[in-house]
Amino acid sequence: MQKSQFMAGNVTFSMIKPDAYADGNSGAILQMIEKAGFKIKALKLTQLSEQNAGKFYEVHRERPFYKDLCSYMSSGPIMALVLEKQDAVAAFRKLIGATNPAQAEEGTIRKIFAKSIEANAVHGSDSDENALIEASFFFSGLEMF
Ligand code: IDP
Ligand code: MG
Repeated sequence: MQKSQFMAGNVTFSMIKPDAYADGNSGAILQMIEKAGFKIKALKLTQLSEQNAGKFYEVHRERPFYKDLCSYMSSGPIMALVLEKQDAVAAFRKLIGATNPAQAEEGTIRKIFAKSIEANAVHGSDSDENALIEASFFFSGLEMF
């Protein structure tokens, strides 16, 4: 697979999580993402099995919230997104705000839409390397990047 743009830091991976999708907030969230200058390069409406949620969040398997997180993330449809912008990973983490919405800055996606530290509306990759791994979890044919 060709990794040039992922490695150059222009691409991140996101999910609109089950709470935000179920509440009908996907459109408003996509609009905030586009208004912030991200280009949607891939988008899929899908649902994780509990087992696949477990694989996606493997890095957290020793954390006390892991089982709940896998159950929540497989509880309903999600939207998987590949997003492009300069310095995408950091720019997107800024747009979504802190993991805990109580600590998220005003105007961030999580501040506006998250219900709790767990049901926090959106996912954003934390590194270029993980952006590629996470995007590959949902999409094949990433040669386009
Ligand atoms: P991030 O999504 O901001 O990168 P991570 O620490 O990677 O945060 O955690 C992954 C996800 O696990 C969070 O987005 C949230 O849904 C859930 N989570 C994180 N910390 C807690 C917690 O303390 N209690 C319950 N769920 C949590
Ligand atoms: Mg994370």
